[in-house]
Amino acid sequence: STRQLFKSTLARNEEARREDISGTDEWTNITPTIERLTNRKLLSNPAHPLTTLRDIIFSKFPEQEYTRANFLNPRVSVYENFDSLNITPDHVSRSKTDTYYLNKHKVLRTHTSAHQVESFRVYPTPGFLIAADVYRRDEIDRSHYPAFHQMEGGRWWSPEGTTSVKELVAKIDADTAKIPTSGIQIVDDTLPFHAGNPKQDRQPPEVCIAVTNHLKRTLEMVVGEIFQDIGKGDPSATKEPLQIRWIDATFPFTSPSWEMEVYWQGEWLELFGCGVTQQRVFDQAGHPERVGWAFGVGIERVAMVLFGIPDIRLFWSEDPRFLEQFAPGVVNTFKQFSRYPGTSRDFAFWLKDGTSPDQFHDNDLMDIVREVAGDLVENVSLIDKFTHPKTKRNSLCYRVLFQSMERTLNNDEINVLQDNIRESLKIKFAVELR
Ligand code: FA5
Ligand code: MG
Repeated sequence: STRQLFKSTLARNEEARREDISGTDEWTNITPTIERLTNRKLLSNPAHPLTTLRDIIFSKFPEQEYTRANFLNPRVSVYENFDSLNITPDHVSRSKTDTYYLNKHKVLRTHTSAHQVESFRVYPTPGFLIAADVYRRDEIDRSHYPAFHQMEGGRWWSPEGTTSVKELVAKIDADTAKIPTSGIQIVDDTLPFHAGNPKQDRQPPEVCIAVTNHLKRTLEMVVGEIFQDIGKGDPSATKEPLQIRWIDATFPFTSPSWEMEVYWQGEWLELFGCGVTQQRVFDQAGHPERVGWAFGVGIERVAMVLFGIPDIRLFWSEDPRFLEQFAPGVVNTFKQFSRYPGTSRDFAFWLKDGTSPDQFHDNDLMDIVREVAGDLVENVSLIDKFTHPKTKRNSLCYRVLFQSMERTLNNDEINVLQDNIRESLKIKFAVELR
């Protein structure tokens, strides 16, 4: 029964809290570079563009309705990041190649959703907003970095005080009616729910629809206000109404689920992932009777567009030529300071006998390169891969582009980086360099 399920999940929750989560083990893959990033706390600088954008988004939600949470510890349990959200043990995002593990029980959160259950459990308000740094082992390029920021929002209703589904729906609809209308152009070809994006068994269809309406109207209002406000100060901005579109999506912790995209400067920009919260999540939170929604959004991608910041690594820059361009609460266009020339080096090597190329993951090299060269790496790409016809040994070749945003790198300096990367490759992966 629901009661029993609720009891056993609570027990599991407690167990996860008590687990010994200190120390390292065979799962540990966090690197010193990433460790350092966890201490940067960019959102504590009031002039940082990410902080400005966070505050703009926060300001669109009524304060008495949504509790704000900042500076939550990025070290969370595997339970919080995955299990509590219905993310199954075999899901790819849990693998060591994608996630930074402190040890078997603890990870650096890969998304702010790691705090959903706790937020639905403890806050006195029916809504919450979270802004935080998140970490993923990912490629390195202009729009991907192993650390970035997300915002999460959630909103719930309890059937308490209502005597029928109709009354619960009326309560939700009354809240939806209070949301200011957006005045933007919305393309929504999605259905409230369908076989490919189903409603949950435990929810009557009217409730699913009411929650969906509140969710969509809320996010439309937020996007409309943010992008229209920002367009106002810019005389070159187009006077066309802002366009957004809704698309079906899938997340293990919401159903049905959607993504919202906005048309901005000639491109569709993915903004929110969102959906009707899985009842299982409310079970974990100890409130199985509630219904509600959740959304998540990557802050950098939006900030890059709004502030005209061309490279995601700039957000982490300590260069005054970056930081001094911004003031608290002001959205202004970033002025690029001069770009310095880059240099690329190739790394070709034979994998250990009996190792297939799939056992060496791109992210393994990314972490080595990042450890040695930090933000001097602009890009890493696999350029060649082959199997020797006779020996059957596998060879890989990667090209690394070094570039500083602050100065011209000299050859001696790059040679040292190159040697250190080669050395590290030999030690960590027993490869034979070519
Ligand atoms: C999530 O992380 C879900 N937790 C969102 C969610 C929350 C859905 C609540 C439903 C309910 P996703 O993996 O798509 O979803 O990431 C969300 C956003 O993070 C993306 O749209 C993108 O803007 C940003 N993002 C992902 N990877 C990177 C990266 N390496 N660098 C910068 N931004 C990234
Ligand atoms: Mg996505």
